[in-house]
Amino acid sequence: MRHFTLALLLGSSPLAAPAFASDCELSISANDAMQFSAQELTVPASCKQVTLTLTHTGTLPKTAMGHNWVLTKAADVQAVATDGMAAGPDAAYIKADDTRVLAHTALVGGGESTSVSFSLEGLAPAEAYRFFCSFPGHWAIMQGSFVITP
Ligand SMILES: [Cu+2]
Repeated sequence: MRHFTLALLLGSSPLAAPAFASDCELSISANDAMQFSAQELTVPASCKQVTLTLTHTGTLPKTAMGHNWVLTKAADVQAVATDGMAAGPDAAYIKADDTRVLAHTALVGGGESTSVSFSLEGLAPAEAYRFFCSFPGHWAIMQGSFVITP
């Protein structure tokens, strides 16, 4: 019985089941060394809404070591990051009304955290998505895969 319960908690049942709400809540941290705490984030496609919380565990101010979390298709990362850099700090390094940006958080500095909720509607498990930080110079290192499991 105990084993059975554990299997359910781990979501290892072969039967398709609605996602646990907790599966739809993601968290990631970023530090003063320009690193995200995860290189991959996974959510079930059955999530109606995903909430991502970004925590900056460093101490540097956002003007020097700001971090955000931006979600795009893998193919759009570089162009969105380049346009974001051009948009500047007042725009939190995200071009206004950029439709390639699927979701993004605010820009935070050391000791701050922020979250964003977004729908997976229109996103497909077969597509390759990436998350990254659009602060100038960060995206090349600070990025990872965003995987939607069918
Ligand atoms: Cu950053």
